[in-house]
Amino acid sequence: TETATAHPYVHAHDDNCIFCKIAAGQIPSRKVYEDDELFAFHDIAPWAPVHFLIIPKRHIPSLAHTGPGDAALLGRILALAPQLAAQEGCNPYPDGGFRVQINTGAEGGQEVHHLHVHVIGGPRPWKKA
Ligand code: DGP
Repeated sequence: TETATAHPYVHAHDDNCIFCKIAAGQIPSRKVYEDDELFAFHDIAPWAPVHFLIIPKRHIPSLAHTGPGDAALLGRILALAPQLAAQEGCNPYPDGGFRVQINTGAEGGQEVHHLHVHVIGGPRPWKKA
């Protein structure tokens, strides 16, 4: 079962959040994976041959809004990354591989304020090396 986070303003669903709508199927996306608490889908503007996002279905605005109570959820996201990277065609380690990136806040380059983990891979060069 899920542990409560430290932040009371982290709502289950934000009606104005594009990623909440994608996770709920209210906005179409190219789905990569779904379970009861996670959703993964292809990035609309890929930087590399493989580029998808893993998100919690629950609205968490950013990584800065997580704490020790979210360790299991964050761990599940990270543990899913290599499995989905292989599924989506990333070549195996060590010659292949992939990048995992979490932009957090304006200075971190975050544009969509629903926690998302970029998984990026495939043959180089990439647009954003
Ligand atoms: P970030 O800068 O980390 O907040 O990246 C947000 C990413 O989300 C960006 O790479 C583009 C992607 N994105 C934004 N809107 C949509 C959308 O409506 N659908 C999909 N599939 N991706 C989106």
